[in-house]
Amino acid sequence: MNNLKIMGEALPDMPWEERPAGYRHIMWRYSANPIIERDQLSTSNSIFNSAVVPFRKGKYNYAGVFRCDDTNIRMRLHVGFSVDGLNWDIAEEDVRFEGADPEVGTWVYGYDPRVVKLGDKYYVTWCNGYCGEPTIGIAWTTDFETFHQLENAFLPYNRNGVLFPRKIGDRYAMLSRPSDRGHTPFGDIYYSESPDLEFWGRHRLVMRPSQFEKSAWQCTKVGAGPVPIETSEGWLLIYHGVHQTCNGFNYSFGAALLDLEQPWKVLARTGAYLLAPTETYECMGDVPNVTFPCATLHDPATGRIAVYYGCADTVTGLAFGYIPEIIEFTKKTNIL
Ligand code: BMA
Repeated sequence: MNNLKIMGEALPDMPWEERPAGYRHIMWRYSANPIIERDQLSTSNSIFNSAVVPFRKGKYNYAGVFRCDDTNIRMRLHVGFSVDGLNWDIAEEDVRFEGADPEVGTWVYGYDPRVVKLGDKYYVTWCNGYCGEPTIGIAWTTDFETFHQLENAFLPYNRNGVLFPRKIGDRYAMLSRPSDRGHTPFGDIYYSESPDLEFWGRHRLVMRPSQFEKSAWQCTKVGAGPVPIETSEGWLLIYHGVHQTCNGFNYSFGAALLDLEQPWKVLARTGAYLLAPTETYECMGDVPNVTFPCATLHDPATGRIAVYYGCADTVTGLAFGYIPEIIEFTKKTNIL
């Protein structure tokens, strides 16, 4: 794909390790995984399903919002900073959001954050407890110190709200996965638009689970993962897919290409997974057999991508790949 164009900020020093010699898969794991252990904070039971972005501040080059469940097993969000994207200084105190109508701003719980740079602000979306039910919270920051909370995007029940990194047709755009109050035995990805990040509508279906016979790892539910990456071949969306085994849900991830101006139109979608739980730290933990991607860093010039993913709802791992190879693989194993 000689003419492939990848959008985004240059990140020549992003975390990176070459594919191990002879390794045949499209994505490979960082050799020192997991990069964040479960008990890195004095109060943490687990740190996983977390989001990072390039952000310069003092000695730091990256910032992130981390899902830290504490030892009461309360789901909390904490800010972290990193020099190299691998070693993270995560605040002991959890994030306090400011400015929302107390009706939605009263903290209940928060988990599975995503972070996107849109204009000169960084927006956090997360699964936000509203009256005890899951929906999508939104807040913005410019310094990763003060976070200004907006209205929840949707009615409960919803999870996996992921903003696009630019407006599409003059409107903000978000993917989400309507759900239920529990461990949701279904999951489709929807697209919604907003003129102001407060009122959301024009909802469109993007993707349903696959047919079992075609691609079983994603036949129970699918949900958007990291912020989509704009390329000349379409938006590259890494998404999680779930199937049910006799031991419960199993979470793997794959990729899809979405139309640039009408992202609810899927151009191609991987039949084979990019990464599935196979390592001990992905298969053993609070929830076994989960690889759950929430963020990427990428460098447009080299095509390198690093995927941050939660492992077994316990620790955080990193996997690497090349965007041109992932796009080629998506087309080659396309199930549409
Ligand atoms: C989903 C979310 C994720 C979690 C996954 C596997 O419904 O709760 O936070 O990683 O289940 O337990």
